Amino acid sequence: MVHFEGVSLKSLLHPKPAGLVLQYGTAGFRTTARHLDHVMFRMGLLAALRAKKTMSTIGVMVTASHNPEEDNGVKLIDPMGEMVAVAWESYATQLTNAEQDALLTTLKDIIKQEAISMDKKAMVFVGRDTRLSSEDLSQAVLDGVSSLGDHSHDFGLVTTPQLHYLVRCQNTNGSYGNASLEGYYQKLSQAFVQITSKVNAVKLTTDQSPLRIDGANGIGALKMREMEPFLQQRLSFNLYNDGTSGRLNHLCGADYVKVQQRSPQGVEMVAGERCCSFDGDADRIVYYYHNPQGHFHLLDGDKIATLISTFIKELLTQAGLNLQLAVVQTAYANGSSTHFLQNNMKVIVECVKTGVKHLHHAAQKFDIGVYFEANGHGTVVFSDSAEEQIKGLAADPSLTEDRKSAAQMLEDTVNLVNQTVGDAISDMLLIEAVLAVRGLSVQQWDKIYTDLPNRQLKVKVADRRAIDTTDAERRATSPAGLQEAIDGIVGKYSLSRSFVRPSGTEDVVRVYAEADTQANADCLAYEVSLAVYHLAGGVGEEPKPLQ
Ligand code: 16G
Ligand code: MG
Repeated sequence: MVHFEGVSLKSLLHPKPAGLVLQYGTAGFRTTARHLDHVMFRMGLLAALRAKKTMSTIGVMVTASHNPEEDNGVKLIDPMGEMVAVAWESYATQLTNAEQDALLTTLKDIIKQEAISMDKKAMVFVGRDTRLSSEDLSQAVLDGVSSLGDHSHDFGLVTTPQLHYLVRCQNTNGSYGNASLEGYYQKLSQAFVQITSKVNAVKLTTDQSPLRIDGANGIGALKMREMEPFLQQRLSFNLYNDGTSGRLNHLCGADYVKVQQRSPQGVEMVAGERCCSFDGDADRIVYYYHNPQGHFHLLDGDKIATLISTFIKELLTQAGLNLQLAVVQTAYANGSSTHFLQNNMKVIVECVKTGVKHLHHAAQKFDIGVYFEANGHGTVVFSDSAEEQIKGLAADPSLTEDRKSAAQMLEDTVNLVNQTVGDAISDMLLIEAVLAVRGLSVQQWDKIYTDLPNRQLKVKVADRRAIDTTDAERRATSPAGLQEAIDGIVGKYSLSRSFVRPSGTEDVVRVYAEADTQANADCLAYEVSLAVYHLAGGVGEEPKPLQ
């Protein structure tokens, strides 16, 4: 029996600021940490309900990823380590916004609507990032779980993808790995060591400089330190922005590097040597280097997807495995990457709406789905049947050496990947393994294709819901006349493409443009911004041409 009065009493210790309304968005709840105590308590309650409903362990991660230190946030993790089901996002919003006196009714409504049996005890896994506010906030989650009489396991400081991994392990009886951090380090390291051990035999030709890792002053650097002994010195790396002095995400991290198109502070850049940046909770990664002239070159999610999918495709061919390989992108993927994948690599490319869950679900439709957002969030998902075929082949004693080695490398790749969600550490190890096996330097990787110059802008409008889109956000259906205007402008430039969409995380309309030259991409983005401003109710100053 659940003592709802107990829930009610406990909730008084986590009071909701009256009138505060928040929404569970693409990245869960995210706002200033001061406003989140009641949200955390209630997400503890909801996670326990979700755990009872699915009869599985559910995860709750306290983090605001790449946001500033003062912010925080929370995300729920479903049994297979995926983002929580969409229907439950709205329960999360309802429960969070219920005023104090309506909390129990809202909770009971959810129990009724989902026909949740309350007799069995549930288990919730909780993790948090390195923010100062995260410890108290995760305590509030634990309070929520225990107020319903359910169990929790507090993993303390973990990366977001580590918690996703732990949840999946717990719900699959160990077949995905051990539900411990040690299990995570062991699984990934073993796969990495196995792939790269084959490299010595074919002579390691990759550039030998240590990899420079920018940890965004967040959790990633901490966890790389923990992992280091497991890697058996197969990866030489140096950590920067490891959180010992600088501020979280301040002038560093994957988001800063991608948006500012420059190297982070605190990392010493040496021409030609490769660097990578994690974001604050280590679920995103980008690579970059300086050329001999000191120019910054970024290798974003599109370049990563291309490197990984090319590697997998070659291994499939070599192993003689006929599995369907697809790359899932969003409209932000650089046109050159899409062109290269479709026309040179001949892989299926699918475009979906922005947001990890859309990419993840689309990728699951294929035997092997590689998905990446240009911002560096992504992973590879393998269907059960693909995994079985790969494992079966790798163990087949009748194979030729060539096929066998490809099949085994595919098997190691499956183990190296965190299939639950984008994972900076796992992605980094896979990239490093591919570069080592293929003997590629970061410049050679960069040259696989050349990005089209592009520009992103924001336009402030009175109500961004005035913009509606279709075709994976590539075309606007409202306001009237906007798409025609964009088509007219795009037609004036070569190799050009532009689209607009309302942001899911900021109160702005985003404009993306690409064209044959940077000057043209800039002009195109400006002209499209102007069209948005005039046709979609722009506020404030009219957009100005870029210098
Ligand atoms: C969220 C999404 C990210 C997306 C970004 C777009 C998740 C976990 N995160 O951070 O995938 O790229 O939103 O932001 O889905 P925007 O809507 O403001 O452009
Ligand atoms: Mg993140």
